[in-house]
Amino acid sequence: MLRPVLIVLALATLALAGCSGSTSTDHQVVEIRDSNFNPSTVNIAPGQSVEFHNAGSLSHTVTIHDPAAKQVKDTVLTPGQSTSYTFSGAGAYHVFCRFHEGSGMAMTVNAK
Ligand SMILES: [Cu+2]
Repeated sequence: MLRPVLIVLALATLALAGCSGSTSTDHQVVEIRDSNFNPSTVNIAPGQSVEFHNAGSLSHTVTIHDPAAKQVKDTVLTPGQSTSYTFSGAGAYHVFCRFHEGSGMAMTVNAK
């Protein structure tokens, strides 16, 4: 009698694990708050993308400089919006919000 229930539970657990963005190998999610990035450091492999989601109540920018200090992205996100960027080259990328850079709203993406 219990066996079908256990099988359903096992399948549901597998489905949940498969949907989790944080465990995916090719996609990471960074949550933007008022006013910081969470997490503040992300480690990926070159070619992987990072999604930035504005979960705060203010507008923020996702501004990215590559290791040679060349700007590669500058996107304004209103509350609830998301954007993603694929880090094709290896290096430590400086990601910050132009509006709140002065209060330390920045993070690092390490692609290696
Ligand atoms: Cu900001």
